[in-house]
Amino acid sequence: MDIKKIEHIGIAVKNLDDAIKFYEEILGLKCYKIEKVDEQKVKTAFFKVGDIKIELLESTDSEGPVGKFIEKRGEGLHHIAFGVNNLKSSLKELSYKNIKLIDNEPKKGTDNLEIAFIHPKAANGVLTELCETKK
Ligand code: CMX
Repeated sequence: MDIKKIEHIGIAVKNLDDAIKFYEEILGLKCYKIEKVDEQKVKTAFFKVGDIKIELLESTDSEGPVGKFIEKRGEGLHHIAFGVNNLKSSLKELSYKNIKLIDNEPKKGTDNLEIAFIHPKAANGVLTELCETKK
């Protein structure tokens, strides 16, 4: 597999407005985009720290992945996302190696990305996202 960079770090939050306030007023970062992704049942806010993005995730549905995560574990680090050049072939390679995937095919993500997740149980307890910028 050909990982190019850490694309973003996802943080699950209970309240997006409150979390944005902390990131802007206390950490001094600037939110450059707010986006709702119905497929993932989240509303997100993005910040840039150097080349890496921070994605704050508020659940829009208590039965969605972030809603369930917060219910079980509370707010906190939710996933790490690696940028790859060819998402489809990366997923094929992982399937061939019997790595447990959540998504066998790329899905629509936030911020113009195609995304797919590796199950946390197959990645040392860390929900791991692979992503590629849509062409
Ligand atoms: N990081 C680490 N472990 C996690 C986790 C996370 N984010 N979310 C769940 N888990 C753990 C659970 O705690 C559980 O562990 P235990 O069995 O030890 O209790 C295990 O994974 C399985 O959890 P589950 O409750 O059986 O399954 P869920 O229904 O909660 O689903 C998961 C877990 C990861 C499969 C689901 O959250 C998923 O499909 N995630 C991918 C999609 C996603 O997260 N989208 C939001 C972000 C979108 C974006 O960035 O654009």
